[in-house]
Amino acid sequence: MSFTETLQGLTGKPLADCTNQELYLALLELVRQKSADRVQPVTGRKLYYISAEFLIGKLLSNNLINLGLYDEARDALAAVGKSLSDIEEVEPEPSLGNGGLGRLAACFLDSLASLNLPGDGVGLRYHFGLFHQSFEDGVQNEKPDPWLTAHSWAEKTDITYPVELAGKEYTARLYKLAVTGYEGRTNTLNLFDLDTIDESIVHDGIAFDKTAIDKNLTLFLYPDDSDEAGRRLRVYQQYLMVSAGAQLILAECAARGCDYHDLADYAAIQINDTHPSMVIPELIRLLGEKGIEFEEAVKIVTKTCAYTNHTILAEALEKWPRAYLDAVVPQLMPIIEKLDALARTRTKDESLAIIDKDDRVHMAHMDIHFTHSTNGVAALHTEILKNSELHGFYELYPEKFNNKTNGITFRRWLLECDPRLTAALEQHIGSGFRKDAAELEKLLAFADDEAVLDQLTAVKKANKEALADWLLRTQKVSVNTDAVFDIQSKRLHEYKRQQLNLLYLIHQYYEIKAGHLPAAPLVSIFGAKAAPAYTIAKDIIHALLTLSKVIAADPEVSKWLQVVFVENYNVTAAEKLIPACDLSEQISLASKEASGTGNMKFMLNGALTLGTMDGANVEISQQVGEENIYIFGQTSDQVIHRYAVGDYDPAQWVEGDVNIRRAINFLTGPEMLAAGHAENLTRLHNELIHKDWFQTLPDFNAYVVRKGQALSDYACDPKGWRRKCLVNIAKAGMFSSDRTIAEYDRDIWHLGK
Ligand code: TH1
Repeated sequence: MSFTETLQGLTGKPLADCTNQELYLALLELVRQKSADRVQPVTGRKLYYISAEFLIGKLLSNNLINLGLYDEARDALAAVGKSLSDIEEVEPEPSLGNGGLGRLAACFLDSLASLNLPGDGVGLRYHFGLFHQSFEDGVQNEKPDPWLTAHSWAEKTDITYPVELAGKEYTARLYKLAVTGYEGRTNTLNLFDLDTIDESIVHDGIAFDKTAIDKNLTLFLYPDDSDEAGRRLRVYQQYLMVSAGAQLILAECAARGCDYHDLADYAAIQINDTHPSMVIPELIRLLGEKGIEFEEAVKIVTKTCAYTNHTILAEALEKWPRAYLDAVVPQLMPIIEKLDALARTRTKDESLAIIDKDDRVHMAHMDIHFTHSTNGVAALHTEILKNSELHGFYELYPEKFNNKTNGITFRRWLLECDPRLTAALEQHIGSGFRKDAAELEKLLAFADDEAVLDQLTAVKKANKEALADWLLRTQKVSVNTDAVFDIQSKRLHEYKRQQLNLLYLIHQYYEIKAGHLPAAPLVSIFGAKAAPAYTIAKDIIHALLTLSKVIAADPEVSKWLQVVFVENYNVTAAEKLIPACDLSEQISLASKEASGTGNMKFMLNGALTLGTMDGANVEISQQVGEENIYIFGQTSDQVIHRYAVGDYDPAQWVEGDVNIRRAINFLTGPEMLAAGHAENLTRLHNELIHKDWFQTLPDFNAYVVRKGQALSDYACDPKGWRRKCLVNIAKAGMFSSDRTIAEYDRDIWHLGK
């Protein structure tokens, strides 16, 4: 049967007569059937990747590619005048993650299935993903972001588990979402939910009644935790996930013949940051119910579980007040107390305890004591964990610490999002890189080949045109595709320093006004959501939106400079932005970005990085060589030292540097106040002058110089620029999540054995 006939069999009528919705549903069903054919029996150890976030993004194209059906589907639709990209627009994006941590989990699932490794995800079936962002009057507005339609990828099962929360029993229901690898096997993303959730209690944007757990528990990914009820809800969510997850793991292992004493021969559990940490005491509790003594259960769990740390930011390292846990999970507290006592027999160092003197429970500490592996997510980050943040733990358990530099799946972040580049690459280096990312290095042979460089430039130009069309259609802005496309897209956070980029843009505004024209026109594109309760982050968005207006209204400046803030940045938007980027902004304060993964996506798509020596930027720089990347700013050692000395005073930098002073004062100058809100702009101004906790000002001048160099290279040395782009693509292979997963498997999981 031809592809068209198969699809027609599912729609029940000629394809030409189908709506996009009908075609979408037929393709979804087809993918479902084909994925089911690739389910394989599990032998030996199987991975359970537990994570509060799986930022999977739209799945149709990804699944078609992985099943080898993409070209056929595209052609069959084209034959009746339809396009796959129109059909894709019907699919809602499941935004079940905040950013990098959730997207990493999704990339890992793709790589596990593609490498034919048995590895499932365990998480929650949030009814609304991360909020939908819009800008109203220059301010971020949050609305619920529904993704669960009548037909969804996640299928309801009959499997349920009882979960006790605050002394009351709830029923967790399992939903299964098929994860099909590229020419690989089909694994499962297991998502838990309650049947009693009531979406109608959401009102006024994303506010809802936080008391009725049975109605609200899985409504949202990370409900606003700025108040006590919100934080409690997060503990409820975490326990629902780990308790149902632990029961699932034990049931599956028992079904395969495990007698629980040898759990570690059947299961490897990866704890994705501290959100799932309660799986440790929960497993010990459940093993206790099966008759296994505490000491033995601790050994089993330690052998089975491993922990990944994704950040050194203090506010993200979860410490729950004991009172919360007493209230929500009283059944776990006696176990956590015993774990704390046991940990105290191993070290006298109070700072390594699980329960501190203020009665707070340190989730990361429990993870490190009672799992067999703690890993960081980039070389620099792991070194910082070992040498400073977790130094005491490293001294106690040196053998547990290891690095696993993050990666991204090239199926989504090259084959799917950049078909033009993929085709160009195939023409010159064959298609081996589809399976083995290291083969991208073959491209180096063409580093001085004018025809190939021309072709890469043409691909980039076409991608910029496509982005321009999309921006016009969805955001109603038009951009000059001859300009440098400079993109900073990631969560809005002060440590990522969108405010540094903001100050640069203001600086350029003044320079252009003074007749000091840049080497090339610049389109500066932002995409970022700010946590609803993160005031300064929202002020930074406001300042950028206001600056965008001020510049657009100034014909002198707008010839050279344009600021575009894309609404509702998500995976779908990222897939449009990344292939069109010339310059990738990775400008976090050194030591603060554990890895970053956007940096890898931009590099793979032929953008050059403007960045600090932070996270995986360090490894990108090692891969491409310093002549193929624009590095600036303080090193992590300098930053850590400045924090240790504690004498950083932004006011001195403002006083001592006219350019810094001029840029900061512009925030509350007449142009900005006329176009924006005094309250937001003044608050940001004060924050920068009096706190600047992420040391924007000391890096300002170096940033201006380096960015100027990049623009001048782009304009004045196009040949050199294009060669650098080629080297970046060629050297991206090490950032494939296939490499990352192979390392986790080799060092930590030993799957299928
Ligand atoms: C991110 C890190 O900030 C980023 O550097 C890294 O590349 C990514 O994880 C994947 O490893 C994190 N996201 C979160 C989200 C929450 C808490 C901690 C982190 S760390 C909610």
